Amino acid sequence: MITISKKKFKHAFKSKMYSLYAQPVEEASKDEIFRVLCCVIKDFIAKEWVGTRIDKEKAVFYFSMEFLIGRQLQSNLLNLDVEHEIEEGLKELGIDLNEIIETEPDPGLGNGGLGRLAACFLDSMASVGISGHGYGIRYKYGLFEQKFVNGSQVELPDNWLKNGQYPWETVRPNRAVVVKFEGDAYLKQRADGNLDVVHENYIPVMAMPYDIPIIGYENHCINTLRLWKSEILNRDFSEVNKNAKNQNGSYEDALKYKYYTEEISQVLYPNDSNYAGRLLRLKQEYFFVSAGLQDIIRKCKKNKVSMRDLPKKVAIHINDTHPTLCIPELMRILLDEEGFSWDEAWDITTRVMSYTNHTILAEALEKWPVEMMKKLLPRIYMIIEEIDRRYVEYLQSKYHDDWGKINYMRIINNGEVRMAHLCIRGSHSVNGVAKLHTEILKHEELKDFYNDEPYKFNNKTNGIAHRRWLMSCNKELSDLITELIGDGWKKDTSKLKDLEKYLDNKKVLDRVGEIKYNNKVKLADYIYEKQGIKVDPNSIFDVQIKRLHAYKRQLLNVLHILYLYHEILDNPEFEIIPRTFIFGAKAAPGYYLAKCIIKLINSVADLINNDPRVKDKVKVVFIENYGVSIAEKIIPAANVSEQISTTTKEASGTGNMKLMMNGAITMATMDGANVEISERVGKENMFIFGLNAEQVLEYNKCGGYSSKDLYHSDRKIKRVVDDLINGFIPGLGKDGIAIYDSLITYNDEYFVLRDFYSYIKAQKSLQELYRNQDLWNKISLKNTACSGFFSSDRTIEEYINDIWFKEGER
Ligand code: NBG
Repeated sequence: MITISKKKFKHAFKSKMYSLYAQPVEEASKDEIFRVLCCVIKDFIAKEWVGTRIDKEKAVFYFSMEFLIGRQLQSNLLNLDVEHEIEEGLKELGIDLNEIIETEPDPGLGNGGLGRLAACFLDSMASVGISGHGYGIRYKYGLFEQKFVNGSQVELPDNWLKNGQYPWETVRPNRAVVVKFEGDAYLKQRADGNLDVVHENYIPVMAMPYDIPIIGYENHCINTLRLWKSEILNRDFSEVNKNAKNQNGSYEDALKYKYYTEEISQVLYPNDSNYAGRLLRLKQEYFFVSAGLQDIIRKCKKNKVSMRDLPKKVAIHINDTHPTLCIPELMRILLDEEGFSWDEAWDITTRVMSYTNHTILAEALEKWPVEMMKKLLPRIYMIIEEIDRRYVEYLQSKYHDDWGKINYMRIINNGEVRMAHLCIRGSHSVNGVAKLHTEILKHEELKDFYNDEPYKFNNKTNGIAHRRWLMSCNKELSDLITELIGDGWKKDTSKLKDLEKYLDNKKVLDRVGEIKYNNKVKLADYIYEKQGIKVDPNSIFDVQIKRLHAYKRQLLNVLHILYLYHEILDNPEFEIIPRTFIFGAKAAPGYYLAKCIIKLINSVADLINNDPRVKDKVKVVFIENYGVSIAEKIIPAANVSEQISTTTKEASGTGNMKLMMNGAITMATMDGANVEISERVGKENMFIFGLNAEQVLEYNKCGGYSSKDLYHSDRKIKRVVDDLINGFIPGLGKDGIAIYDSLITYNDEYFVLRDFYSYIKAQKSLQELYRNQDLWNKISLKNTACSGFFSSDRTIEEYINDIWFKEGER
């Protein structure tokens, strides 16, 4: 372990303050203190952070367009086990560590679950001690900052680097590589009859690596997240310059070139589970894939790993289809630069690559127009064409010219390259992210592929880094757990089960209740400070935090709130335990319906929070600019976790796991990983409602149910739906009409009204349970006790054993 004594730390801190800012500690701003602290920690770990280990052991490279890593200071201190010394040292210098933690910017380099999962995986790979690294893009602007103006979402740029360089990163100019776009690619016959590949007149873009250390928990393992920034080629890569198109003909050309290159890593696409289809996005995808692969090959060469041994030494993981081009890019390197035959190169490539699918939503499936790809990536397109040609040949021999099937499965069809098909064909493993999701992939979405190559398919249920999502964000609960069962659970979360011994211990249950209350007080203070709304920590904190998406059904939640409101107005004696409904969600800027729903929630909040007849029995709070840091404040304070997606649509969910671990009780449809939560905690310890997967799949086959009939036949449903359009909710206007149309005119694709009563009923039983605080606390503790399975350490062990290390020694 790295040891830092308080004395050594203080000394290092003071001298770093001078070398960076030429001033004594007393004169430093919080931001300066934060930066100095980061540098001191980086100095301490410098020797351990030696770079990628590829020679002795196999290394994993996790390619992802998104890494939502969150703030790093607190988790680094925790993982290095130096929090106490540093906190005390700073205190002696008159500095409050907590304040410094809060000044750290939160890099929003991801949209939602997919990006956050990648970050949890990095934490777990380091903590279980493998050489596992991330490759991504260093976006200048992360996910937009969300503001509400008159209740509507407005997006502001997220300029997370505005205070200068990100203090955790180290730029490594000597590891820069060149990525080639456009130009002409063709085969040329050599004198000996063999073919040479020529790629000329391309536009070279320099990929500059910025490394962030990923520190394992109390071990010596420090891995790397390498994020690439695009720049003009400003150095002499003579080999590259030879065939490149000259960019510097005129001043105007030079400016155009600068714009072309820098644009690539400028901004994260703000779409969650949605395919953008834009040229810039395709450039981003190839940019980081090519840079990463060149980097891996260079590391292998340095370590004298023969290309034939690649599958023994390297595993490459494709996180959703965004990095699919890893497959043709490795083929390109092996064919064009290393001189392998097609069959050899294909064998190596497929043994190295593995792919995770994260959604069954049709709108998320990436399909790139052939013309676009051909122009942008001429050589890569040639390789994809050949992969497709051989695949068709194989399918033809197997399915005897069943062209319906062949066209359905092949990679290029109708003028488009289908990325998921390429991933499945080019990988040795295809996995879903929860049991139900994987079953749907195997038997519905990807059934032809599963029937064809069943051995490739497997499930890896998602997980979360319990160090961040329990140990750091909920210290009080974490300390109680350690006091009760010792600290073995920190390295092996299956031990959380030992908490079950205390399920009937009244003293322990009271403490569980107290800790939740304290966390609620902290959140209430935060809400008051940020949004000026007073909420009562004695009310039930009912939380739905996730991206805004029709299938996630924030709408169902609001309709229930409107229902309660009517009940209160109808009957002032209506029995209700005070509830605070808390939302946090960003909508993609171009997702109209999602933005209407934001407006609806804010308008309903305004209406109800300010109606004296409600007597504060219901409060609605929509927390602005939801992201990782805010989640860390909300999750420990939640009593209820809303996981109410249309069954079959949420691949897994990971917020559900975080909330469960922190003792929230789940209100859920049997969707995604909710199914596995119920298997562990028991259905009786959560609230389950709604259509099940078979019913939804059945309805989908016959065009759904009739929402109009339901609406016309049920007074209470009609009442809340009419609220959307009859002026009952001030300020709502046309946003209400769009939502109404989605429910009635367009037949309620997500079964909101179909599940409405079942939801109301479940909400009633929830309220009944809350009346019995002992029982509630018991179930809360039971949830924590059963959450160990959902640590991402377990998930990562499964990836290691079943996917990444199958080819070689660990
Ligand atoms: C999301 C799913 C979630 C899942 C995360 C992580 C995409 C494309 N998918 O249900 O919607 O938890 O991936 O696997 O963002």
